Amino acid sequence: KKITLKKDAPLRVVFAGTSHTAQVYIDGEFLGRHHNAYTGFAFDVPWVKAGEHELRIHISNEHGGGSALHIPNDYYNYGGISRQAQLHLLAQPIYIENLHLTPGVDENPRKVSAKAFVKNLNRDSVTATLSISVCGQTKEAQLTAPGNGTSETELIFELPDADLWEPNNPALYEFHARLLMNGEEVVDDLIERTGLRTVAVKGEQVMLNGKPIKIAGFNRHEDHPDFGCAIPVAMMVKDIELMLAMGANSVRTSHYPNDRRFLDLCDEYGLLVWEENHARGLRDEKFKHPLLQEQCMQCNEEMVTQHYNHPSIILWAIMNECMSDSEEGRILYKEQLDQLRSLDQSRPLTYATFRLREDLCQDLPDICSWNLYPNWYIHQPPAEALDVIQEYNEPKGMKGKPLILSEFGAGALYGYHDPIRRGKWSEERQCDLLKELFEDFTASSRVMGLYVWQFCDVRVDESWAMSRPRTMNNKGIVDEYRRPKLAFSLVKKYFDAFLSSP
Ligand code: ADA
Repeated sequence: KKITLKKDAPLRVVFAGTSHTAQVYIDGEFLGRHHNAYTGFAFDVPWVKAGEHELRIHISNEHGGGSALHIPNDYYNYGGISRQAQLHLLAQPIYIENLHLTPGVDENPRKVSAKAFVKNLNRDSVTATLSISVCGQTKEAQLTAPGNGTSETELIFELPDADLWEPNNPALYEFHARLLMNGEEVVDDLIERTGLRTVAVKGEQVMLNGKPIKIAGFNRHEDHPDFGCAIPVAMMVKDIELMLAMGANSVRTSHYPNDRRFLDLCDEYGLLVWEENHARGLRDEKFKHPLLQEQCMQCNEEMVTQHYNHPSIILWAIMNECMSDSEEGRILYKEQLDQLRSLDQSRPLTYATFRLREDLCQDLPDICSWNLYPNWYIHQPPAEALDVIQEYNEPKGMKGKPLILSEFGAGALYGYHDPIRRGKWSEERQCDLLKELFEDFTASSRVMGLYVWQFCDVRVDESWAMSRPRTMNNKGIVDEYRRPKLAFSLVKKYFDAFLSSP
């Protein structure tokens, strides 16, 4: 892309997501490299001369070699600039890189910590004034940003008249941060939005603003036949409205951090979010990839840093169905969960597993989450699978923690009806299996959360085609064009009943 600057200026090249490994250049000069499709990144250029310049980005979505996380999988790895790209012109080589907002100071959701991270591209340290305004209040602080470094400045706000953020009243507030130099020149500003809420675990319950909640929702991939993973906002709105129409109050970002615009919509609709890092089914040789832990921990850091202010995100998760059933796996799980706790003390943590008898990490998360497919992959009454989970895992650390069934479901090909035999892949069979699953899982008072696998049918890697008709994962309750299957009304019936029962 050719760009023309009218005057010399510091520049920031900002990408919200490129799939999956990018190298960025300006006028042929290498600016930097970023791995992983599902988190953003930015490169700074302290001063660019006025005139014409060329920005160039190379992106690879190939499998193998440098990526431990992008493998031929039960979802598709698209290639290219999949999310927003922005060019920021700065007034000075210093800017507010982040503004993290944490309600719940002194256990009070209306008392908010506003922590500004100011990045200084100058060689020498710089003093400046930080000003933050919200709800008519303005507070200031002096700061000194070290040369080629970042300063961290915290201001505390009390907003006694503010509404709390709740699913049925998702009140949002904008915090406007400004960076001033020489007393009055505003050299940068950043507006961040959040909702005032606290989320915590108390025994077997998840508490939102001090009240126990139940969770009923969908696993959702970012995928559409017309847009790939680059879902336009209007399509995101439609997905959310379909999930709400089925009575859901939550969505799981299976299996990677999502587009910030989708998370913004969840904030606005009051849809609770389980957001997780990018990892699905990495086992054995794939789990031993030399770059796995480094790439997962980078994804964790970027996920939390970039999505920190979304009130809809009520928990972080890692490593879907990876090696939580091995001693070497436990080391990586513990390191990642410890990393997340150091980055964010305001949200509980979990991971989804299906190792009913062999899981070795149930003492590590705040919430225990299980993926179950009884009567789809194996013949097993759903209630029995739940009994096995409790029998084998309560003694290993699950006891006294909230229990979420993070995946359960069955496949159906949209439009394939078989009302008499009700054979596998028919919409009727999907209804029958989901009915059994819901009946058994909602009968247990131990279960406080349910995520159906999955919201919509999605494209998968060709290597999965022999077990995935149409080279699609067909367990959606709507198909890839968001056309409801027969199970649509069944899911609504059971979600409504589950969320309205004590
Ligand atoms: C697993 C996995 C999902 C999907 C699902 C299925 O639990 O977490 O990504 O592959 O099974 O459809 O079998």
